[in-house]
Amino acid sequence: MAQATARAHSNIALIKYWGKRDSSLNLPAVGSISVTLDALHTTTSVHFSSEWPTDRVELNQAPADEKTTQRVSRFLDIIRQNAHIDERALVSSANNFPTAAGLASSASAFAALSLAASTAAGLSASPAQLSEWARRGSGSAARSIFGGFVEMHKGQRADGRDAIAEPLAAADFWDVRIVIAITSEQAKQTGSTGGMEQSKNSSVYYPAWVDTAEEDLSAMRNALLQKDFTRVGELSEYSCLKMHALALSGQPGLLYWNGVTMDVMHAVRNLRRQGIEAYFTIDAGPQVKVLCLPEHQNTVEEALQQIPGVLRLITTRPGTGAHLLGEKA
Ligand code: 2P0
Repeated sequence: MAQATARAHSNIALIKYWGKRDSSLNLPAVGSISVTLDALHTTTSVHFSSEWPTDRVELNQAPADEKTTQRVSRFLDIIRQNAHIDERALVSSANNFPTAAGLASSASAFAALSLAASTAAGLSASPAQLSEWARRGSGSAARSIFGGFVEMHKGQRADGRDAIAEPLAAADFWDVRIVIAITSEQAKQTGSTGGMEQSKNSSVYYPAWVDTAEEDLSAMRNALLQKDFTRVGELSEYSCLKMHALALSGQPGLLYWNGVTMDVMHAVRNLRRQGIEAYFTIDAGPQVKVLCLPEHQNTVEEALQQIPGVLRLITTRPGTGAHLLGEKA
């Protein structure tokens, strides 16, 4: 196979990944649990050919910058090594959501790239193998290989073979909704990779974060499988605030929120005081993702829409794993 097109959806972590046990293989210091998001996806085509002298990358129909091209090229080297080929590739990737909106695009991007590139290179990889490759591109991408509710394992091995994700429950296991409040369209100042290193190197909270991760994962796994919405929501907020407390406690402290982020967090807690079960989670950026049940979706959307500074909302449900859209010899 020389050409393949794949699609993968983004995800949000309910129990957060923050910190690496090995930077070169991108091995996480803690496991994580996520839900794959139906509404946000990346579609990527990879075409290997011996006629091209270098890899080329197009993002949303425009040539990618040098840094992105190098990151993709390094990723393709892993696939080429496994497939015993050395053709260069043309990679065309497009998100169905604005990249600048600060929504995790590396998760869907590297999951789609893993599947498209390995298929185009003639490999027929298992989901576990795809997850391992996707992790090399971006830690959260290992989870986006799978749909529904997903657990990423930190693994024990030095070679990272066990630092992979696995599905906990399929997308149709539980109809929950995630209402995403966009509070800024500006690119963030400190990316996740740099932020994690800063926390690891300078926060006195970091050892406690690593030591207590397994308890949080086990509690979330149980709550999810029992469809205990209150517990899932409480644990999600807890893990989010715990991760941000860690980021805030570095030197210098990392402040990913803006004022509107805080306003949304308060609004979510106000909704709970009125008996509407809604819980927030926030990644390394200012957008707020609010978890609720389908019967409360409209109420949550109306409450968030009214907050000055909320630019727009994207509502989604659990989505499917990475899949092929086409392939050609
Ligand atoms: C997560 N984040 O679990 C956490 C919570 C952001 C906050 O994984 O360095 O792009 O490429 O492995 O996966 C975002 O970081 O980081 C992320 P790298 P990634 O979703």
